Amino acid sequence: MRLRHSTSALKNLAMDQYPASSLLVERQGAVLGLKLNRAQALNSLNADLTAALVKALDAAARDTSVRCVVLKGEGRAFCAGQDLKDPEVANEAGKPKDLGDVVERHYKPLMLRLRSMPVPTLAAVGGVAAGAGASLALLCDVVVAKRSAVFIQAFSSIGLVPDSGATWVLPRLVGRAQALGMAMLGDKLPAERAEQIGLIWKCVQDEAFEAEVRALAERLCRLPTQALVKTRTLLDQGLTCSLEHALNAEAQAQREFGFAHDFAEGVAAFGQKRTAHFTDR
Ligand code: T3D
Repeated sequence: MRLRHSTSALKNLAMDQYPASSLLVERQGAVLGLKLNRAQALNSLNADLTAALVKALDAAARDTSVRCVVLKGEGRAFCAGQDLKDPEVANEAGKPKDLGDVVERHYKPLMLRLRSMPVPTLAAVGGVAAGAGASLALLCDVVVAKRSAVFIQAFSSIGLVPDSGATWVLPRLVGRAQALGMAMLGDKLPAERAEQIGLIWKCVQDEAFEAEVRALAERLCRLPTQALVKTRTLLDQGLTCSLEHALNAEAQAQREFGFAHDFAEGVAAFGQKRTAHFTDR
């Protein structure tokens, strides 16, 4: 992992924490950008890269000056999923590898870490997002994609089932019919269609993509971080709990946030007809 745009706010992200250069860490104000940097292999994931991602997300979670994490890819892809040429998974000389072990050691910690970040996460999908690469994007809170980008559930074409959280997130986002169609057929799903069916938040013209990502990330930074993160948790829980449980959880959250600085600031800003300055983290 390599650091770019080093600033004083990056002091918690010391260089020696990051052994590999397959991940670029970029800092712009309160936005932390994590750029997959294996363009020659379409940013496919190997053990080094997944470990670097977990480490960078851990560091960002601890750094209270970070208010939004953006995941993106170098070059023409977001991420092509597992590196199928990596010796850890490649079936060499008729000796199959234990892929369950790979999923448990690399993908499970990464996806759990991502989904439990204490700040909003934004996936900037500038090209193909396939297999675990699609899961990496879809487990972010907000997904914005270039119009030319595609999403592929690339598992069935290599004899596998969707993984890295895809079986959990796909039906939640698009329902069983679309999830099964995508997962079984493994077609390229254009970003525009992905937006139409609710797989992603937004598809934008290629020329407008960078500016849109920057604007969205900065906007997320200005919003009340703790309330956003709790919103993620409540919505995820709401899919499987009773109405009564959801109402109780909402009441508990409002009880907590009602005493917090951000609520006082939000109401004061409303009364004074000014923009709120949220700082809780
Ligand atoms: O542990 C486990 O294995 C279980 C966990 C699995 C999780 C998964 O993610 S399984 C799914 C793995 N991903 C895939 O099956 C996708 C494979 N890639 C593709 O189908 C295509 O490359 C794309 C549709 C993504 C893009 O096609 P295209 O035509 O734009 O590019 P390309 O020519 O196929 O690829 C460009 C280069 O990237 C090429 O290398 P080369 O020939 O120039 O040296 C290609 O081999 C490399 N590349 C693309 N995807 C991967 C990859 N190298 C390694 N692993 C990849 N996944």
